[in-house]
Amino acid sequence: MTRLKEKDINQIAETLVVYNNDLVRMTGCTLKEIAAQASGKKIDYLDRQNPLVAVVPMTCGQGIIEGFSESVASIITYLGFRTVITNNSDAGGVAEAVQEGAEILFMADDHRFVAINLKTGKVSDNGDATGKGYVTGLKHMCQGLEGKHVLLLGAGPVGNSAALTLVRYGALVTVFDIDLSASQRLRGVIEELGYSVQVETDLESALARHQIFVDACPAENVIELRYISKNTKIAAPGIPLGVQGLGVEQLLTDRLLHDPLQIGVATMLGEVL
Ligand code: 2YJ
Repeated sequence: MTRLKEKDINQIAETLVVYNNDLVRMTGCTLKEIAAQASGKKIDYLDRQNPLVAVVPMTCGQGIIEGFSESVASIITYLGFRTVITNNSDAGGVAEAVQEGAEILFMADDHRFVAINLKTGKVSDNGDATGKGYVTGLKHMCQGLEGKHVLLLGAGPVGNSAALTLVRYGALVTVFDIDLSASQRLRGVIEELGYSVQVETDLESALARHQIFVDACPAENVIELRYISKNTKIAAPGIPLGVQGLGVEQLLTDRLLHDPLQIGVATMLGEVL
């Protein structure tokens, strides 16, 4: 996850209903259904849970991102859970959350964004949850991924999680990363789990051969317009959007899954419930 800017997230809270409707149109699933499936839970299991969730602002490193805690809290509240943002930040915020009876904490510094269930000890990492959530959404957008060729761009934490989720859904995965050793490491991890992925070193050729993409790299304009056809489907976690050009979001209406926080946060919650 690239460090978010205030402008990336300042609309999240007031657009969640529209966001969810768009998601249903694209995938047939609500945000909560995607979070449940991606975390291997039934939706009614999620519906039966009633934990207090605390979001703790963290000042370390580059400090607070204006609106970050509020956006995270708004997503969790939208999913139907009791949510507070602690008045204190950092260690004081963790103490406050525990004293207020919170069972689940959400907090992010410059390196990790985690959800922690204080009762069970379960920890969910944003990168991992984002990979699972986006691929689950993509699976629905494509009416299943079994036997379908998918190009994964980026072999970082989101890419690794996306790769494993893709192969578990039966996709035939090719991975490209500008750092070949990262792709090779990803392939090693996947092979150890009994699956396989192809490593690609020629980005243009890989883009030209595929119609389904998971863009899990932080670069802009990786997927140029000439690689987009009427059958293209893209799951693009993270900011900035890696698809080229103004108006591309209109061109790819209902075929581009892209948001700054929603799917990742919702899946993190599903994972720790
Ligand atoms: O509490 C706050 O407002 C800030 N400390 C939030 C910081 C958010 N962190 C990031 O955007 C990091 N790039 C997170 C990296 C997570 C890797 N999956």
